[in-house]
Amino acid sequence: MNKDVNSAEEIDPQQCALLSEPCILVDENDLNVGSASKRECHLMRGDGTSLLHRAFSVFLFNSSGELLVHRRSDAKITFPGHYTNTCCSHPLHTPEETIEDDALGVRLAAQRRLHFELGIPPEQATPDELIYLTRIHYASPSDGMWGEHEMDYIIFLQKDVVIAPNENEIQDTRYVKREEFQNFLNDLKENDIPITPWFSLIAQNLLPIWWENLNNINKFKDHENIHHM
Ligand code: DMA
Ligand code: MN
Repeated sequence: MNKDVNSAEEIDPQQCALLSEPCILVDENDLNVGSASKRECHLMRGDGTSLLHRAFSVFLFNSSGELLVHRRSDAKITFPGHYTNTCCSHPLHTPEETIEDDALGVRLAAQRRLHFELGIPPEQATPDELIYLTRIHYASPSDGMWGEHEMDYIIFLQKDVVIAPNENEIQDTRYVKREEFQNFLNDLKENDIPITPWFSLIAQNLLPIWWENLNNINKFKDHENIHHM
């Protein structure tokens, strides 16, 4: 499922370079407790756990309420070729992206990655427009060398944007209608195309109610509680 970083020819050099990005280590209450590289954060330890770090998941909808999803490139080290939500990544351990007031650091990171992964011009997805809903704490260990263990900030945006996907990150994009979402997931399953564990978790639990209430999404803002899943 994930790649073995020791088999050198398999690892994409651009993705490999990104493994040295500094991520933000947090505790179960999302308190910033330090910094560790992307590589360190995603390596499974002998006890079957990995380091808890801060992340975000963007769900972008167009004005018709269709969700933009994408298929990860085959170059990704974790979950290559998996379908997933609009954009996922990590705020970095920098002075800007660790700002916690109104989750500004995470919203800046989301703007940065929407540009990097999907080519969305930064002025089309500004921190002011990005709605931080809530946080999900989940772990997705693996029996291989890589896993996820994240404090995932959920970010919504409904807007028609221009996209120009980065091929090193993304191999396919599509907009999915709410009424067709279940069929979309069933089709992937029938064709043996996997989806990422966090997208699967969110799609089964929280996404349906949020999507139904897209016009009134602010009522689901919860900056107090963390959903431990
Ligand atoms: C990490 O996503 C974030 C979540 C919510 C799983 P990713 O593996 O796509 O990170 P990056 O794009 O930085 O490689
Ligand atoms: Mn992660």
